[in-house]
Amino acid sequence: MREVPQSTRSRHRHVRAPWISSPPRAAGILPHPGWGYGLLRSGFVAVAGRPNVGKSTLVNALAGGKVAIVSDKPQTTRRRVMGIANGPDYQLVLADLPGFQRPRDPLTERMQRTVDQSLEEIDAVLLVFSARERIGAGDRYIAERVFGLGVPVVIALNKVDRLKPGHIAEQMQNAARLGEFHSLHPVSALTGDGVDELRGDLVELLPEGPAYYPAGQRSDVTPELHVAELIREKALQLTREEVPHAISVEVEELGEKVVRATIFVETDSQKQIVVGKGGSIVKKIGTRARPEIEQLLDHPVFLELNVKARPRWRRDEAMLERLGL
Ligand SMILES: Nc1nc2c(ncn2[C@@H]2O[C@H](COP(=O)(O)OP(=O)(O)OP(=O)(O)O)[C@@H](O)[C@H]2O)c(=O)[nH]1
Ligand SMILES: [Mg+2]
Repeated sequence: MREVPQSTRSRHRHVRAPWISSPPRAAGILPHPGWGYGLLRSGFVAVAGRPNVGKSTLVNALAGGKVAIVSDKPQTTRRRVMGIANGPDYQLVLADLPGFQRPRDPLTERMQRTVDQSLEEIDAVLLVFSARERIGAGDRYIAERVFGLGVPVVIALNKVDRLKPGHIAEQMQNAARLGEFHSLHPVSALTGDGVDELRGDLVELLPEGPAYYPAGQRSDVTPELHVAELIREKALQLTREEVPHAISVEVEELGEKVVRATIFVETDSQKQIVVGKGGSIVKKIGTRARPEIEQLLDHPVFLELNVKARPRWRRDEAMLERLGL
């Protein structure tokens, strides 16, 4: 028997019916034909937390492969990415989300709206904290939101690698004070420590249901978006300060031989930085991105990257729409 209050269980039975559309389910494909009901546990878990605590790294570790890009810059994740962990008797769909933030412009407004919408009609929340930082006001604000949702909350205290046991214990106590959690897992998404136990725990919270994605599919991202994200990841690695936040990538051609993409920034000086002396930076971005793109597409490609300044694109609703944000 799952440790879920009766009221929550009945709510779940209600939203589980596949013909009732809800944000996460509507974004997925219809239940896979051929899969009967009651054969497996399946459902949706939203991954919430402050920017940079390691949500995407953890989703990748739980899904068993890279579905979301990762960087040391906050606000790396801009759109929701489903990471799917498939097992013989479960399908755990993790919604990797942007970090909670106070919106500052139309881009960050859209990001926070994605977070808010993704907290509807889910089976559980995975609330992620970083053991390396003080668990403070920002975490408390997020905790208030997620503990009020009426679904089980599993806490992952991430980044425990190379931390002293005493410090980890103290941070576990700090995290535990934030609300009535289902379970609390100290983990390292980087080394994989504690990840199997966490996955097992999340699966136990899932109801019996259909497969929402074909077995073997690990994310809901289209190849175009995936390629754009991989390029953006490399651009984030090679830039700093305000530049990473001003970068966006659009793939224009995804051919058998050629992949063509544009890296947008907001100003000419940012463009100069991303291009680099004699094109050195954009070249590096390409060199780093190409092997991963080839692995994804399963064939060699010629990668053509252009850098363009598009003033104030973060405030341009039409542009944001075009970028799928
Ligand atoms: N030491 C350590 N670093 C980690 C761990 N998990 C993630 N990181 C690092 O933390 C940084 C942020 O990781 P992300 O996964 O991009 O964090 P996020 O929460 O998705 O960030 P946003 O998308 O910006 O909200 C990266 O530099 C990761 O390599 C961990 O378990 N241990
Ligand atoms: Mg992220």
